[in-house]
Amino acid sequence: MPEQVPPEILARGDLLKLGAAAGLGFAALPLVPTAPAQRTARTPLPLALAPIPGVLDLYINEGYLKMVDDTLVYHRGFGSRPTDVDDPNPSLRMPSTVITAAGEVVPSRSYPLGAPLPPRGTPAPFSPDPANPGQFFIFREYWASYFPERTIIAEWGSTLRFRIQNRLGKSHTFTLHGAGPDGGDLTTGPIAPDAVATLEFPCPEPGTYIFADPTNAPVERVLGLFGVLVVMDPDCRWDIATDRASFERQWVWICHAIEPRWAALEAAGQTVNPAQQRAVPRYFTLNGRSGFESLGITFDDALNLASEEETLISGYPRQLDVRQFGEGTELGTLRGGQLVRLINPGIVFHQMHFHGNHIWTVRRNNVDWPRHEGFVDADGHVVLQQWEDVVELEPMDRKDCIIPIKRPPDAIDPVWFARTGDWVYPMHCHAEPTQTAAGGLYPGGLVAHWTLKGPNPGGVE
Ligand SMILES: [Cu+2]
Repeated sequence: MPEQVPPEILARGDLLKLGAAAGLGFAALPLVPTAPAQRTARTPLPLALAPIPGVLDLYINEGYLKMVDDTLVYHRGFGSRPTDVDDPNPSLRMPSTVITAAGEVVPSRSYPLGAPLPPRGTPAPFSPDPANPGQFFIFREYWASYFPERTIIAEWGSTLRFRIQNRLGKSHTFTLHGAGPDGGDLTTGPIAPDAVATLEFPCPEPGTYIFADPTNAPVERVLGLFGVLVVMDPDCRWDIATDRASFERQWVWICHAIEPRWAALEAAGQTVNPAQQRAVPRYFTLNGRSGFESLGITFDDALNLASEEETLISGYPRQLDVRQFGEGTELGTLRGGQLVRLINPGIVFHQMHFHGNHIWTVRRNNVDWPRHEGFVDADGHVVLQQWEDVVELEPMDRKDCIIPIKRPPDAIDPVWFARTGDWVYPMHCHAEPTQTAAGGLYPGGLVAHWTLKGPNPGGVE
């Protein structure tokens, strides 16, 4: 049966053609054919809240985002500035923000604040490792990490203060899952249309958390109302948590699945019943990007650079010691890998497959996994730290994994010593539909790659 695409989903190319014919600029185009009646009747909201030091302001906005095939899809999101549905550049994904132990709210793409930024996302090595030809000593507690949009990095010991303005026609909440003192949720409760709510609480323990709007779950989350909170111990800024695995730098990978028909129904003022209207996601993103955009191979240098810094894992080969991810043999070095936080606010069961190196899951949902005496949990999952090339990621799961950035075990000496450049390996998801866009465009979905850097840092022989 041919799939019926709602009229609200217009290809950007169509809009540009329409704009050219009408002699209009893109910004002037009506992106929404019909707005719900209650919106047109409402009084315009003030432009922005007056800032308060130490308070992170978020705006529940709506608007249209361009997908990897140039289709525009209606979204909602926690933005950093107030925008309306017809804004050509809506604020639906707040830029990453750091909240320090002292309570300062600092817009920053990197953490730790003040640490050197890895060039194009790749930490340069400390020095060659003479005992292991072709490998390097890596810096301990040195490089900053870049973070994607929708990430808040908070230092343990801080008080987190949020103020959320709901600019939409229905009630929404801002809910931080699993961050309460008893492991429960923290929430503003329903925020009425045009209302502002505040939420203040002590920073939860170091870990990876999802915030979202669980109203009519999972619909509002699927529409884009989600983000990630990473809590760091300010005394151990290169460790997952106090006395836990150390890393060279970290990466936040946020997986998502977009359902355009749900989006179109909500854009038209209806409410999706997720039990009746089965979800059929058509776009799959990693840190908000898909396909060639996620892989950083577009004609847009700024977009490519952002993908390299935020998503495309990269590092120099090192002799890793999985027994402790601890100190190196040289002062100031680490025999560890890089941390990747796999986070799934979406609704698809992902199977994240890394080629080249297996990865090592240290914790799931902020619970440390054992290294001995593993077990099978009630859902049939093996709970044990071990090497895996495919890591399962259920909806709302957060897995903290170490990617070792090591010489691939199957690279025999004649191959290893013949290297002249970088070795680049795919990461794809084995849930096959996630590799596509718009129901078939391959590989237009949730894809990435990671790079084992070549033998000559800086190109010097
Ligand atoms: Cu694979």
